This record gives sequence, C-alpha cells and structure tokens, in this order.
Amino acid sequence: MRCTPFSFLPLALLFLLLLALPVEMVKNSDFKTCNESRFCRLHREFATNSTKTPPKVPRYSLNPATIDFTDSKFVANILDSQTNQELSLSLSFLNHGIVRFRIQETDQNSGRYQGPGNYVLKDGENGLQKIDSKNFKIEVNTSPEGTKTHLISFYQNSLGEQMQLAITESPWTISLLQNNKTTIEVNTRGLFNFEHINKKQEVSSSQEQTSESSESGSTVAQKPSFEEKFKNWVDSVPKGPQSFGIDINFPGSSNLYGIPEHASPLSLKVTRDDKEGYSEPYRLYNLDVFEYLNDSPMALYGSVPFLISHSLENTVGLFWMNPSETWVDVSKTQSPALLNLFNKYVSGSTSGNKMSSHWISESGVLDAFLIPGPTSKDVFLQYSSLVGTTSLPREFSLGYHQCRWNYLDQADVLEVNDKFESNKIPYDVIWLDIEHTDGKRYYTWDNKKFPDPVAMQEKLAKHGRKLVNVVDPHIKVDQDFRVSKEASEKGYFIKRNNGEDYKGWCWPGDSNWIDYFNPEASKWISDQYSFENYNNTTPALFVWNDMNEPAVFNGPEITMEKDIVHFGGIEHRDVHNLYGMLVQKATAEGLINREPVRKRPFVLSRSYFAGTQRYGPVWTGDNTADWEHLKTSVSMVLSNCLAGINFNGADVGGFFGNPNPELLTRWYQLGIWYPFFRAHSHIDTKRREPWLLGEPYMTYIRDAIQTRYRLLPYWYTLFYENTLTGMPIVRPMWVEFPKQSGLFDMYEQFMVGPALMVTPVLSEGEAVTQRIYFRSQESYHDLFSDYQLPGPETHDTMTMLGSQSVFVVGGHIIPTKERPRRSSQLMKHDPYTLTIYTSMHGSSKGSLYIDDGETLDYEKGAFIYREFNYTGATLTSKDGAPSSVDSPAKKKFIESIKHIRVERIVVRGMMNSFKRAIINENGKERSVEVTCTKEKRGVCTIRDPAVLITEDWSIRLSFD
Ligand code: NBV
Repeated sequence: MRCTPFSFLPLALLFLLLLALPVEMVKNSDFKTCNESRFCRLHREFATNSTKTPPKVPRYSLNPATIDFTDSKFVANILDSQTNQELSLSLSFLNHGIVRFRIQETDQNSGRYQGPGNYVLKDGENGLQKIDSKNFKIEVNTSPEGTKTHLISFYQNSLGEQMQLAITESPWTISLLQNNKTTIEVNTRGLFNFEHINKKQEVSSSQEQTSESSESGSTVAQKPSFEEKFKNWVDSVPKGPQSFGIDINFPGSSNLYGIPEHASPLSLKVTRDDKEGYSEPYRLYNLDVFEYLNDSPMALYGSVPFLISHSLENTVGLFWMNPSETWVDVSKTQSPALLNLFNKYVSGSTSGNKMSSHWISESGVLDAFLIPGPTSKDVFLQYSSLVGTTSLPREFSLGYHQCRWNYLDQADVLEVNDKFESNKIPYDVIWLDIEHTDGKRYYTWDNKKFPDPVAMQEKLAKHGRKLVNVVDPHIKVDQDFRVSKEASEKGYFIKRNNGEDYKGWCWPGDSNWIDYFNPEASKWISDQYSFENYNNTTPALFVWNDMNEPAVFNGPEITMEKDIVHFGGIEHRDVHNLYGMLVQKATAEGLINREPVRKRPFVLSRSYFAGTQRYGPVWTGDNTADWEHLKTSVSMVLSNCLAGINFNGADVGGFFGNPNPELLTRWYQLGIWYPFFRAHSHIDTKRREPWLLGEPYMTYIRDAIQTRYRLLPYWYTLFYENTLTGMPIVRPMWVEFPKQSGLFDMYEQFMVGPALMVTPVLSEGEAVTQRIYFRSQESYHDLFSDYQLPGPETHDTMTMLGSQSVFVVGGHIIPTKERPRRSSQLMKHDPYTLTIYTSMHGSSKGSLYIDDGETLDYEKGAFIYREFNYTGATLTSKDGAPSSVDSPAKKKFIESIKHIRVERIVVRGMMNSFKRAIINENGKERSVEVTCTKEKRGVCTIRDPAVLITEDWSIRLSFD
C-alpha cells in the first residue's frame, strides 16, 4: 500500500487515544492481576467461598495414627477428606523459640522443589539449631466438642514467659502461645488448600481444563494440559499445578509490616477492600516494572516474604521461605466462633479483632517460620539468626554516590569529579551506566569514550574515590565476544527444554543468561571480575548488577518463562525470586577474590530476596521525580530495613523526569538518611549535578551531604551493631516507641538508629509547616542548633528550604568527624568529636565502631568497639567488644589508629556551668578548660581533650 497523508490518520488517532488513556492502564496491563494468575484466583475464590459458607466438616485434619514427636520434631499426616490423599506436616523447634512448619506430599520425591534453604538460610539447612526437646512438656487435651489438642510447652521467651504450641487435630490448626496468650495462629480461618503435584496423571481431564479449551468448546485432549496463557504467552506447567495457600493470623494485632518490595505505605493495607485498602493482594514476584505506580500492591524488583505484626502487646513475625510467585492477602478479621471456643478452652481468653494474612504460593514446599518475638528486638534477632544480618559494607560506600545514565565519556567523568572538588562537595563514588560498554557487552569498555579507564580510575583513587560500572546479567549473543563464546561453549547458559541456550531480548539485542544454579557457571562468572578477565579495572572499581529479576524484554511480564529448566532440573517457576540474589552473590564473590588480600565487595543489586543483605545493597529502582515518590521512598526504605535489607536507598532526585530545584534539594535532605545514598537519573533527563542548580540550592545540598559525612562514624557503628542484633539501621518510630499506638502507621517521621529522629519535608513549599512528634518523656535536641524541646508533646514548626528537622533523643552520645573533606577516605585518620545529648536525668550512652573499612580482618578481631557513658558529670570510654580476640591482625590495626584522638567533647542540655575537665587516661590525671554557654540548658565544650580513641579513659567535669 502506498502511503498517503491519510493513511497516517488512524495511527495518529490511535496515538492520541493512547495518550488520553489513564497512564496506569497501559502499564498495569503488562503484569498479571490475581485473577489472571490461575493459582492466585483459585485460592482467593476458595477463601471467599469458605468464609461465606464455612464447611460443616473440615476438609483437612490430622490423621491421629500418624502423629509422632521425636527429636524436637512433631510430625503428622494431614488427611484431605475430599481426595483421601495425605500430606506430611512437620514442625521443628529452633533456637530462640522459632517454630518451623513444612507441608508437602508424603512422598518427598514427588518432584516438588525441596526448597531454597541452602541459598537463603545463612548457614544452610544444616546450620539450623534445634532446641533440645528433653525439657519439653506435652499434654493432649480433648475439648467438650471432641477436638483433640496437643499442647507442647517448649521454651521461655525473653520476658521469661512460657511458650507453647497448640496443635489441634480437626480442623488442623497451630497456635503459638506466650504467657497463655495466642500470638500467632495458623489455619484458624481454614484457608489451607493444597494442590497435589503430579495430579496431571491422576485426575480425569474433565476436572482440569485450560480456560482456552473450554472457551473454544473443543473436546479436551487425551493427555490433560495444564497450560496457562497470559497475553501471547503459554506456560506449559509441565509438572501440573502444585500451589498452596494458608492463613496466618495475629490475634490482637493492629498493624502488619514488611513483605517488600511494594510502593505502598509502611503499615500494610487490607487487600480485599477497595475502599479501605487495595482490591489486589500484595504480590511477590521479581519484576522490572517500568515507571512503577505509587500506592500499589503490585510486584516490583525484589521480594522478601517476611511479615511483622506489631501491637501494644507484642511483636511477632512470619518468614515464608518460598521463592516462587507468591501473593499475600491482608485483612482484619473477627475470630471465628470455633477459635473463640478453642481459645477459651486452651488459654482462658478470647481474641477479638486481629490482622490476618493469606499466603498463596505457586510451587515448592510450604515452608514457614513462626518468629515469636515477643519484642521487636527479639523479632529482628530471631529473623537474622535464620537469614543473616547485613554484611559490613566497605566504609566508602556509606558516603555519597553520584550516578547518571550516563556519564558520557572519560572527560565527562573527570570533569564531574573536578566540579565536586571545586564546589567543595564531598562524594565517594561516581557511576557508569550501560553506555560505557562496547555495544552493551558487559566486562568491556567503549574505547572511544573511555580511552584510558585505568588512568581515570587512578585519578579518582587519588582522593580515595571509586568507580562503579554496571554489569547486567544478560550476555550479548556474539561469537566474537569472549564472555559469550566461552559461556556458550562451556554450557553455562540457561537452556530451553530442547537443550538450546535460552535466548531473549534485552539491551544488547539477542542475549543469553548465565545459569547461576550451576555452581561451576556461577564460579566462572565470578572469575570474570578478576583484573585479568575484566580488562582495565583496578581495585577502585566496583559493580552494579541491574536487570537481574531477570528482565527479559520479550518475555512474559518482562521476565523469564516459568517453564525454563535450570541446572539440576530446577524449574524457573520454583526459584524465580532467587535469581537476582544469586547474580549479586556471584559478583560479590568475584570481587572478594580478585585481590591477594580479600577485600569486602561492593555490589548494588536491583533484584533481591531474603538473604540478599549478606551480599550487598539494593535500591528501589526506577522511581519518578515527583513529591509522591519522594514520600513513598521513605516507606519503601523502611520496609526493606524491617525485612533485613538494611543497606538500601532510593534514587535521589527521582529516576524519571526532571525535579525542580526545590524537590531536588528536599530529596537530598531526605537521601542523606537512606542507608544507601545515591543520586541517579534517566538518560533523557536534564543534567542535575548539584552545582547546576545554582544558589542557594547548591549550598543547601552541600550542607546536607556534609551532614551525612559528619555522621559517618555513627552510621558505620549502626551497621556494625546490626551484625550483632539484626536491628534495622533506619527504623520506623514504633520500633523505638512500641507502646505509642499513634505512631504505628507513621513513616513520615522515622529513626536513624536509636538516637536520631528525622522528620523530612515531603511536600512542596519554600517554607513548610511540619508536625513533629516527640513521644517520650525525654529532651529532644535539634541536631543543627542548640535548641532543645521537652517531650512528650507535638510540636509544629516551620521548616525553610535551607533547613531540616532532625532531633537527637536525649540520652545518646553521637560520634562525628567534623572536618569537611572531599571523600570519606580522606577522613580516615581525622579526630573525633563526641556530642553528649543529655537525657532528662542528665545521663547518656553511645558507642563507636572502627575497623580498617575494607578488608575482612574484622573477622579476626581487627576492630575496636568503644562504649561511652556519661553519668554524674563524668564521661567514660571503655572497651565494649563482645569478645576480645588478641590476633596479630588486631594488633596491627590498633597500631594503625593509635594516634587518632578525640578533638572535642560537647555536652548539650547542661544545667550547670563547668569550668574544667579532669582527664584520667592510663592512670595519669590532667585538666583542660571547659567553656559553657550562659543559657539555662546550655552547651559546654571541652576543646581538644586529646584522649585517644583506642584507650580507656574518664573525663570529669568540675566547677572549679
Ligand atoms: O541501565 C539503564 C537503567 C538504569 O539507569 C536504571 O537505574 C535501572 O533501574 N536501567 C534500569 C534500564 C532502563 C530503564 C528504563
């Protein structure tokens, strides 16, 4: 057909129509709703029906003949009265009082994926420690209605309360009791529903038809097909359906949190109610979602199936160890009559409202851990005892990261570097996106743009700065590209079922993906990070793994087909949510091993799962430069921290679109409180390095970044403390103030560690009125002035664009480094300032962790951890290390920092005016002058007490 001007008309009209459509519609349609996912629909319908018309006789109950309890394990078969098939239930009692329950076919060789434990659990399946069952007490009670309950008393929680597990036979339920109160219930709403694997051979074809065949009216084929269609995609579901669902409920609970990653408020919304919350369940399925929406339960790049319940009474959790596609419905429910009866019988109490979750997974084993708390501290410790804490980061990586898609070439990189210097803005890392490569062949450079990458890295390294290169996991199909050729020859790519290398479409065009489930392939790709293999890289170069969900442009839902089979016969369906973590793990291992002295890696990943915290940071992906996304970033970062993914942040400034200078300034002011602090922007956006904004914005941004740098010792100490306790580094208010129900929904104000309370400006206006909640009976000290307010109260304040509201809760001592430098590395040997923010009672506590910031020698004791105490006008510093190992590495390290001193001590909130400070160090006394302001609750400063940071000492303030 010849083109006439009119032949464009329909196209133009279509284009206009598309523009007129609500944006959401266009984007949402790439991804499944629950209704479009067969198993999600099925379980939701089942939930609706069984809630509407509860079955008179429960479908599933325990077969009494199969109940057994040996070696800290309770086992029983669950009988399905409809199919007469049995399932095996096992319950194990683990350290800290964690209870694990697993359900699968009685034949463990049924073909069901046996679980991701060896990837997810920090010490693998064999590292789990059981509680010795010698002291367990077991009773069997029968209710007047004839229901048998096995009551196992097995542990005492941190409050000394007796913990019991009650298992009822019919209907089968599990309840965790602490101090005779039920804290977690399993299947008390009766939503347990389990599809036996291998049904394909067993059920008659008329029972299972694809919607396709029934719609077309064609007769069902001889061999039943379980194919599932989405758009033009057909999933062959080779093993047949094998999904399961179950309800897990939290009596008395008011709020649920966690299960990131979703762009939604911190406290989870109910999901079966459009008016009060969402109509869709929260979805956990790692996906590359273009321009993701705010306030939505849609799946995003990462998934952590860890849920926390918090109420005035307790904090408990649930870890659902399953990396297949999972949906979670959240609701508020009334206890069913049956349960009230049960509670009355077992615990003498009835529960009223509760928060309820309905978990639905596509495949694998039903494998869940009840995390008993009962305080939030317990929950974080317990959860991290399973999946690990956040690995200690390289010190530089807590500084500021400057990223953009893309810095054009070597000259551009060095110019940006110079501009940071001339504008006296500290930064540690500059990043290169996909355009730095030779035609999107990762592990290569575009030689024209980057003629001398080594010289460039060395120039950056002069001031301690680093470079990060993006390395995506798709590998260009190209026989002339060494990485592609070798991987294909060695058979390391994921394969299609016919044995051919799996091919999809991504940035380089046709691409293959390494099969990280093949240990040899994973080791081989790790080795590609050696200096030998990855040309023109130096120890100053680190890595960013993007697109590792994995993103496949021409795949279903922009990812890989579920029926692809990985090494060892693992179906992609079973492990989809793990893929990204394995990419990051292999990269991290490559970086650790590339130097003779093993150094800590730095690898940013977009995709993640439970356990990712052991391998590196993540970020919240492609957000948008608007006020809504600024706000949502707070709840997303907090949710990640609650779920153990502490080292995380959002793109400062917003990835898509152009922030105006005001939004960008506010974003920097917030970004300095993200554990991972990086500015990033899309290739189509205007350049926005801080100096391009002009004044006064650049000064405001510099001030903010400098605040981050001053506080780096505090941040680094928080990361260390997380390795001991699992406590979130940035935490919601309720974690610090668990009895203040008014704070349970709040994320607009949050805590950085236990001391800093941040209320970022999240809305437009050069001057914004902010409400600040001081909820404890404490003094609150403004971080930026000598101003101080007493709690508990609510305070309205006007925050101008050049300032922000950050208060230190009285009772803390914060270590800082106050000399402005170009990078964190140049601050390494700077002296410390200790600021004592006195409590109402005049006392305060703090800590400081220091190590070399780069090697793994801290594992051999090469670190110091100081504990500071201020009481009765005396400050002491003493060793607070949990155990002191005297290793040569430790000696060498201490020797290297022996000269570092405390150059200033500031005491805030002083009632008295002191004159001198008597210093006692190494048994020797000396005195120095103290200057105090005249105000009533003033500030006293000891200038250069010159005490050493490595030593024990005390400093007493004196009036004369
Ligand atoms: O590599 C280009 C971008 C990257 O800048 C961004 O941070 C990632 O989230 N990448 C996604 C691919 C293209 C996104 C439109």
